[in-house]
Amino acid sequence: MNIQDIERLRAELDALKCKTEKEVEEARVRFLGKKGEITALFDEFRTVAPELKREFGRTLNELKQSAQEKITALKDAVADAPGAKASGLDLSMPGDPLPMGSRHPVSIVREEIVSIFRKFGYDVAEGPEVEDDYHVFEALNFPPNHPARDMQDTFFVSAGHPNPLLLRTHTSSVQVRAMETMNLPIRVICPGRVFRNEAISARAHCIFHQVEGLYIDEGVTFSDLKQAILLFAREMFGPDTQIRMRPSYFPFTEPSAEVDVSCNICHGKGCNICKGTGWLEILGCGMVDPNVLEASGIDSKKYSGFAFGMGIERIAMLKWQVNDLRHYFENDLRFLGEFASAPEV
Ligand code: 2NL
Repeated sequence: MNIQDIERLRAELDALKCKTEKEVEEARVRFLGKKGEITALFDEFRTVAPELKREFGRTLNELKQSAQEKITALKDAVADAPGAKASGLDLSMPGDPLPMGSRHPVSIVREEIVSIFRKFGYDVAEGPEVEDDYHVFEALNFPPNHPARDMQDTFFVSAGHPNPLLLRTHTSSVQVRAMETMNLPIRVICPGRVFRNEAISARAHCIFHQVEGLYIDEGVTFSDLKQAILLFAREMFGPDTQIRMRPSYFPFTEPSAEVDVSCNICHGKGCNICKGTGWLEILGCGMVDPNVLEASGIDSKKYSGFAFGMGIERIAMLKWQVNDLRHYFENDLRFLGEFASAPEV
């Protein structure tokens, strides 16, 4: 070992240039690594004559310190260099877009119906899906042996009880609770999920959604019902929509009617959606049976009212020409994505 070795290394260090982190690391290993050149000089230092040790030691320590400083300076320089980011993490890059979800067609239609009736001054009420026989059937004037009370049509949660628990077959039970608790006059709209023990097919399902409505006050007549339904139909299906009523039967209303709207696809000419008739059935309705008012403690001599009910899936099928009810419950993203651009309501 001699002073020239040290000088040569110093000159190399001074001239050292690196462009990348990799080159800096290679230089560090070459000079300062376990088998590096400076490290080797420290090993040789043992053999230096005692009278020279002092001077050699100082020069060697200075060399090592300046090598460490140079490597640190080079590391900082390549990290700051333009283009260095390309090989690393760039926090200014835009993120990966998240796939956008969309609202379910049943939710879109439910909110549309509810917002129309809210404009008419109706309150929204909700109630339990697991109900008792009294609120689903008894209070609504269903005779004891009515087929709807049969196991074939209704899912029972507890049987063999005078007032068994069951899954509600319509949201009328919510309106019964409204009649029991709300002050008159009552204007209420009840959206919700209902259950029927049906074989599943393109046209029937064991779960579906309804919106029912109820209006009770002094002097409410069938012409009020007709006008309310006409205004609703025009808000929902367009200002040129016509309605027609056909006599029908429900245990809880008398008289009762089925309501059709003019087909807004063929405008009455007849198409395969309206099956050539020019009309589409959208809801059932009627004047609340006095027995139903009395069962919930409302004086049927003083008060009268109307009620109506509609299936949400059915209206959504008409709106978007969906031909199979099962699509609504399968959550296939190819189907759900079809409603992504439906307007907010
Ligand atoms: C339909 C027909 C209807 C009602 C529901 C009702 C509720 C009370 C009293 C009287 Cl608390 N009526 N609801 C009335 C007539 C028809 O639904 O086709 N629904 C899908």
